[in-house]
Amino acid sequence: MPDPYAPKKSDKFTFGLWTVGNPGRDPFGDPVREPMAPTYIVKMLSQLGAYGVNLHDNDLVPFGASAAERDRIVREFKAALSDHGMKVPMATTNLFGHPVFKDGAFTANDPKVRAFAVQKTMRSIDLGMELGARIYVMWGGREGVEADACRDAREAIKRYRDCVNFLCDYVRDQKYDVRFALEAKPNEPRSDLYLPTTGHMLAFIETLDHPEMVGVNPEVAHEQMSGLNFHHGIAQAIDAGKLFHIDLNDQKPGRYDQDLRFGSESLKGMFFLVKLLEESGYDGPRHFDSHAYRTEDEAGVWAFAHGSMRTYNIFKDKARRFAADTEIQALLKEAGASNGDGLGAYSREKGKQLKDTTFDVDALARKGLAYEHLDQLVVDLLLGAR
Ligand code: DIG
Ligand code: MN
Ligand code: MN
Repeated sequence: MPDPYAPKKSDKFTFGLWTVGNPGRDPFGDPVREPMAPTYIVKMLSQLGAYGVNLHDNDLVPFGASAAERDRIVREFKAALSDHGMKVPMATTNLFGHPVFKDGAFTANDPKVRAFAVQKTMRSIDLGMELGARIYVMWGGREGVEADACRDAREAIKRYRDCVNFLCDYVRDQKYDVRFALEAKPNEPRSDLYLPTTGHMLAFIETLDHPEMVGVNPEVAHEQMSGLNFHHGIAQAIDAGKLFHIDLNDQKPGRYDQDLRFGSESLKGMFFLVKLLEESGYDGPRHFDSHAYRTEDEAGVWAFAHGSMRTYNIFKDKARRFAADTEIQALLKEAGASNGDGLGAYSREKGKQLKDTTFDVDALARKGLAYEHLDQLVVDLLLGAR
């Protein structure tokens, strides 16, 4: 019997090369797995049903590689993509690994470091374009501080904006069909990161010269590190027309950035996220920015990858069942879930009418909303009990 949840290319699942290629190093231990060649990752993920891969520049082209070496590596990678029918929807820059970025990249105090970071990003955008990437993610992994005395936080925001504006103008000048997606994180590896949540990013985007070119790439773990309800932030990004990409994974509350397998921890939260993504018509990649437990061998890595995609499809099916469940839908109707009757635009007459209205607030306050029953039906649905 075919698996109804088996991942297929039309699901648009993607993984960063750095995810399944994660060798299992952590701050307290050495790698536990052998490195994987990008061309091998492309083959294996394609066999699992993935749509594509994403990459930082240095996931593919080593830092400091010669132009000839770079061209050979890209040529071989493009051949593997073609052989295995895989896409590269998103690219990004590693502006956090090399020691030169120890004080940040776009926000570093040394203007030469900031200039080098922009140069590296320009070259990485060129690479992304060459591979077919049309979304360019920027995650400011080192854009932060330990010692706040080192710079005025307003200066940091200004530097970040100057670099993003410069890169938007580079893309416009090159006539690249590229949009940027900013990824927030509250801390780690720096003690505090600037622009720590998707909400901060949405506000920052409006201060740019070309805000229409820039959206967000929210990550589940990063928003949950701040104790936020992830899918509420996604709803706001969708409302603003700014959900250009998404990093799916999972996270236990109150821990460091765990980048766990999607759906391995927050079952209800990830159900409502998938329900929102699917019902909103989001048509971008379902990208996993996560990695297998350090306990795993290579077989475990592929179980991680397959599980990530299959769980998404299980939630997608649960969302369909939720929408088709007559008892749930009747409760939602009773509760006025989609009751959009707002006040409408103000008029003097409407304002006067409202001020003259008498409300029976005690009757309104007494109304039971049956959310316990509704939520129990969701739990029953997710546990397979209905
Ligand atoms: C970490 O969450 C960041 C980096 O892995 C990368 O820059 C970005 C791409 O999704 N996410
Ligand atoms: Mn993360
Ligand atoms: Mn991420």
